[in-house]
Amino acid sequence: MTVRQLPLPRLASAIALGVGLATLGLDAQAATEWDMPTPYGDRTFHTVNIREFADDVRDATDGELDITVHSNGSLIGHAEIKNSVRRGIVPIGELIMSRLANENAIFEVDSVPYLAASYEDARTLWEASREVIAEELAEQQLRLLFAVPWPPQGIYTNQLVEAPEDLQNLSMRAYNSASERLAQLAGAVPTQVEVPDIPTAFSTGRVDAMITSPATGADTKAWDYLSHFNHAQLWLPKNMVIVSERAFSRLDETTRQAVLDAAATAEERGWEMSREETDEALAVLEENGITVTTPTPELAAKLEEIGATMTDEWAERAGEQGTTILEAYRAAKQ
Ligand code: PCA
Repeated sequence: MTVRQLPLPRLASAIALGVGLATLGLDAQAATEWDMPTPYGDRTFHTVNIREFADDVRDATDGELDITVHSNGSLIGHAEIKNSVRRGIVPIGELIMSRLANENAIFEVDSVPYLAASYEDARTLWEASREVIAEELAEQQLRLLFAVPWPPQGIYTNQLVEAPEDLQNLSMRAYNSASERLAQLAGAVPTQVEVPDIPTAFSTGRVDAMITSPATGADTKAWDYLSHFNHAQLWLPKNMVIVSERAFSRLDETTRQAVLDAAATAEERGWEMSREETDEALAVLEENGITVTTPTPELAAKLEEIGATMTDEWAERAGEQGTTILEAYRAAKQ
């Protein structure tokens, strides 16, 4: 209904209300409230970092933009977060980038075994891939705000893994297509399980091993179900925060800049938190009785062979955009 169609008494009260708000200086300035779904729990450093990001935005805008973080998939499940932002159901959200590999392999460049398995290389790879990834998201009216890596991925089991054969036939919990493919190539049987469902998956015997970081092992109390962690440092997958371009463009210029500044700060802080988390979480695992090992030469050789296969498979799927990323990455490494 337009103003002209309002019945007279309501038109009068609408005008009175408008005048009242204008007098208070609230007319165009009502604070914007954003709900932000994230997939991981409150203990996770990514969630801690995102809550700080929300605080920074609130502070910098004097409360004009108020972001409420809904962690642990409580508002929207991980699988739906990206599409919910795209459809405008929520303005902003977090997800693991490699979850979008089914749309385009470039989103999974950070989950190729041994392509970039240290923080330094992961950073170089991120710099080499950021633009291509941001452009791909922009085509869907999504703006990439920042991305932060998980600590390096390894393998949790219930027994010491020395030979490649020790991984065969394990029911291995995976979380993206790369972890699934690695499990497959190692002769294990992969099953996708979201982090909030890990404890149940182990207690019901659906899985008996998992690929993840020291951080997620510590957050989910891996010692309740598992005894060994092989710190194989396979890759460092990233979580990213995306915002709908429509919601972003509705903010005024100052608020937009505050969001971008807080995002840049969150990215720096997040990378630092991730590094620190690696050693802290490894210590927590050991304190709780998990035996932490590194691959034997035999296992390392097998994992590297799997990495080479997966690099070829990835390059094939990622096509020209993939070549652009790999060339930029290799040039920057020299
Ligand atoms: N934790 C998340 C993604 C990678 C990680 O370290 C998970 O296990 O699902």
